Amino acid sequence: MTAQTSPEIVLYDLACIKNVCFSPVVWCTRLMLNYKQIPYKTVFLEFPDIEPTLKELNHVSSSGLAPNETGHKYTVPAIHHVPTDTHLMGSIAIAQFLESTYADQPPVPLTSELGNEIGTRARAAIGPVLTKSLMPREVRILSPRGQEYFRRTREAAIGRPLEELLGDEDGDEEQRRWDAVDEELRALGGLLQTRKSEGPFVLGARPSYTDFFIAGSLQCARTVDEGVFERIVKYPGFKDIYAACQPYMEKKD
Ligand SMILES: N[C@@H](CCC(=O)N[C@@H](CS)C(=O)NCC(=O)O)C(=O)O
Repeated sequence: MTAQTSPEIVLYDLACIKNVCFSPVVWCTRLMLNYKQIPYKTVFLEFPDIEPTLKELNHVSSSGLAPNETGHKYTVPAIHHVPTDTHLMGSIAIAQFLESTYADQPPVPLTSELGNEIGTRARAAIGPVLTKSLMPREVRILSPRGQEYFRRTREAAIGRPLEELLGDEDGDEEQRRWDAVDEELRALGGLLQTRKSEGPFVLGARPSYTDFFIAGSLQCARTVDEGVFERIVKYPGFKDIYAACQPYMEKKD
């Protein structure tokens, strides 16, 4: 019988009908927890339950969560660090906390010149195209309550039905969006391979937060729709990072 380690962290994650993590930002947190082997348990929340559940932590604990100043007031990932009774929300704040609290376990560089360039370019060019391909498909893996919330809030934000993102009267709008980022995806794949001779990760032999950002985004795409995942990993560079992070993606729930 294996010894049970009691969880030091409660991870608030986004629920889907596959009962695994699929949010790219929660995957960033989960990859850090898995890589550092920090014992944690997951609480999956449906979209409409995120705000009431996280808000309630303000009442049950002295170290509750202040709402986000922009965007949705309460978001996942959020964590409760049990030993210090610390609550945190936001993938970057959580990464900084985990890195300083578990610095030797093993360390994860959070920033680097190369990583920052990859992150900035990926968010600017690929992010919007990926989001538009995922949103109309993501709704299909939510529970009925999650679907209702997601459709209402996202259609209000984009001003059109989700399904319209997949195509229009002139043909394949989605394909045209991907064609427009073809060169940038190739260039990003090249950047991912800058230090290939030293190891499989962006900075060489060991993973950094940029690897977790890339692998988490790809795992999100794959969980939502294999076809969207394939649109990215066909470019050299992406699949190697994804494969190298696999050992830290085994715990998905
Ligand atoms: N900048 C935040 C973004 C977090 C975020 O937007 N999370 C989404 C799920 S992927 C969420 O919780 N949305 C709440 C809602 O839509 O009500 C982070 O990095 O943690």
